[in-house]
Amino acid sequence: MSPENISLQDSDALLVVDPQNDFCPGGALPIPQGDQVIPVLNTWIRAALSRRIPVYCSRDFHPREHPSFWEQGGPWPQHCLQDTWGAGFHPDLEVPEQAHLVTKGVRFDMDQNSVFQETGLTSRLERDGTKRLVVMGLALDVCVRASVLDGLNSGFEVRVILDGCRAVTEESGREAIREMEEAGAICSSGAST
Ligand code: VGL
Ligand code: ZN
Repeated sequence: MSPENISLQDSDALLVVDPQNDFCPGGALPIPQGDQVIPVLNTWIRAALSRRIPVYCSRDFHPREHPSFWEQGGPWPQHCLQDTWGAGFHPDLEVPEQAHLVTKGVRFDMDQNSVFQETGLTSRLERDGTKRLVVMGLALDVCVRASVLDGLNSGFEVRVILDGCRAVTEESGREAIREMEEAGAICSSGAST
């Protein structure tokens, strides 16, 4: 994808969801082809920086014995343990110095799939004058989905860049796209709108 195809507006914010080692092949909760999104994310990050659009990168960051883990009766294998390699951003991701990091999944008593859940991100975005979120990352059917639905509920327009997303399963990925579109998100492969 060439930079000319990237369409961003002044009141956009770029939201890059959980591009972490544990969600890529070789990690603890590998999402099929999860690593293939990294070059796409880098292209959008570069475009946002050149347009002075704020970049938010989120990370899943769990304490040991987090309630989302199998051992605790949750739906997932242990992943993204705080301060481990698996919780780190993929080594090829170009996280800019100016990026705002959003850390979630830190609560001992509940999971936070959405980047908006108990993070205060809504008020931070409102302070920037953000009107539209351009969202991509991992996983499409889990944290991207939850974040997009919350973002729409908070009154933001949302555009999802599907080239920059991969799902845990194809079927729930399709279902997530359907739900996000029904809620008002624009999902497109990647080129300009
Ligand atoms: C995620 C499963 C468990 C995600 C986080 O970031 O999509 N998926 N925790
Ligand atoms: Zn998690």
